[in-house]
Amino acid sequence: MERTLLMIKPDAVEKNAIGRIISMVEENGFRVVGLQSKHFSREEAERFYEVHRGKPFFNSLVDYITSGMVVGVMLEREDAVRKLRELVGATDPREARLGTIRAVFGESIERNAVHASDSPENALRELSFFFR
Ligand code: FUP
Repeated sequence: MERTLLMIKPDAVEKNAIGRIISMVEENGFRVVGLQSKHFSREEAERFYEVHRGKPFFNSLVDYITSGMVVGVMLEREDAVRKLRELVGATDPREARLGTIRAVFGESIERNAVHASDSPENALRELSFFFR
């Protein structure tokens, strides 16, 4: 069984959507096997998003992700990485398919409610920010 990370971002936490987002993943065949809230330091946020270092949106992204609490959700199901990316939807909520988490809860390309790992290798790396 494959595992992946769903991270609920500060905009979704602020609008009290944690429960509704977790319901959506549970209703779509995922099992929650770990749950951990945290507040990223700047250094951790820069490491979490290190593939984007140097891009024009990097500093703003780090400001945003360190602006409040986030929730790490460790999820398990068959083909978890790919299935979760489908359920999360496109990076820009305006382009996200109807019914996806970002279409429902995202506000903008930056404040897009959630993050989902994009490969099994990145899932392991990103899970380690929340779970030992
Ligand atoms: P995704 O895999 O859909 O989370 O998207 P990316 O890895 O391409 O981007 C990671 C995060 O960077 C996005 F969730 C939001 C932010 N971002 C911007 O703020 N502006 C952009 O133009 C692209 C990404």
